[in-house]
Amino acid sequence: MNVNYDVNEIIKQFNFSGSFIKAEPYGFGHINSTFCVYFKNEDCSIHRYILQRINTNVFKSPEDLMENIENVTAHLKMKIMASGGDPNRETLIIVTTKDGKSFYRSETGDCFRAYVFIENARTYQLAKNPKHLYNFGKAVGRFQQLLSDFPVEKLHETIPDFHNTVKRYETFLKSVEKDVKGRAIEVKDEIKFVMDRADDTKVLLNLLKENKLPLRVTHNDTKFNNVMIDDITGEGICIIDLDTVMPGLSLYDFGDSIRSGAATAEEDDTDLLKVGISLELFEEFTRGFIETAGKSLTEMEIKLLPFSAKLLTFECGMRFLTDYLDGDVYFKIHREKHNLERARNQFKMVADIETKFKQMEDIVGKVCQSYGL
Ligand code: ADP
Ligand code: GN1
Ligand code: MG
Repeated sequence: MNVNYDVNEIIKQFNFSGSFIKAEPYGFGHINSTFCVYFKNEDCSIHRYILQRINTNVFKSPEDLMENIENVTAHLKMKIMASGGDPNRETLIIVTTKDGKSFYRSETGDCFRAYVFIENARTYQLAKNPKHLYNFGKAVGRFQQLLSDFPVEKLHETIPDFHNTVKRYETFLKSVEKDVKGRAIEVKDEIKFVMDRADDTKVLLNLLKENKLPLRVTHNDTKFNNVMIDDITGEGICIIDLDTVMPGLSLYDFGDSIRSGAATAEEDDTDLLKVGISLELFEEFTRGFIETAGKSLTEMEIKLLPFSAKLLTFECGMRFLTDYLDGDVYFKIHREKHNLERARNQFKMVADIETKFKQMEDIVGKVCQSYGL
């Protein structure tokens, strides 16, 4: 664990049961710092928790963030129980602090929260088989269904304008202009790639303004490694990483799922020949998603599913490139130029989506027809 804080002291603040054994860095998230914490029971068996240091550079108000998560998980728990599911595995369970709070703020100002570890399930960086994508699609559609009656006025906007692609584009242009690290010269082609697609950034927001797309409660970060896949059944049992649950478009969740789940290579693979969209995985996800959410989608939403995959991949690439220009201040990086490599990868995927766009539209049509939509 990071040297700024003492893990033993932090662990003492939570209502963990058993005796502490060890804490190890865990997972591949780009934002928070995640640790797996091991505890021993009296009978010597071991159980685990997830401990996270909340990135307060990204989430400015941990109070609001955790209030959202408390409310969202309580709602999910109620709905899961009503449908005969297992709330202990199908949604996150917050472990409170000794003084009954949902997070702990240390003397150094670092904020931590803890969850019960969901056992016998795991996350993947890339799908291992097409069924993963079908199950992922079902899980994302179900998540939206479960939250469709969540009282939206209770939600704080944890990151304002998170998927506002017009604002993201303006921010990108400012970063190009400021060029604080003198990197713009090196990424001229990538800058042009973004500028050539500036019009795409307006499409969904204009339709939203014209009331042609409904605002819903959405996850907004449906990366494939934010779904826990059951080790035995292969089902997407739990959508995790609830930090960005906010009002949004259903298309944001569909698009980001395709970006991350239907990709033929990991998001930072530098072998661009390998990077693209798998139409087979796209179809599988679409099938699962339509199966669980299809009936509540509007015609306009369905029509825009392929476009959302392109837009969300583009948005992510643009964010990586912006961060590279800004000097890598937002996403965690593990090597020099990591953000640039990620941006190039995402743009290759955008280009691949563009060439396969008609096939993607045909797949959506075929899947919808098979569900009578
Ligand atoms: P980040 O916001 O940094 O992406 P996540 O909340 O997604 O952090 O957690 C990072 C990783 O930790 C996940 O991809 C998953 O593998 C693991 N993880 C998170 N919460 C749990 C949990 N409750 N049970 C088991 N594993 C978890
Ligand atoms: C971040 O936290 P993580 O790793 O699940 C980011 C997403 C990006 C994603 C790209 C709060 O997700 O928006 O799409 O990286 N989360 C935040 O991999 O910015
Ligand atoms: Mg995550």
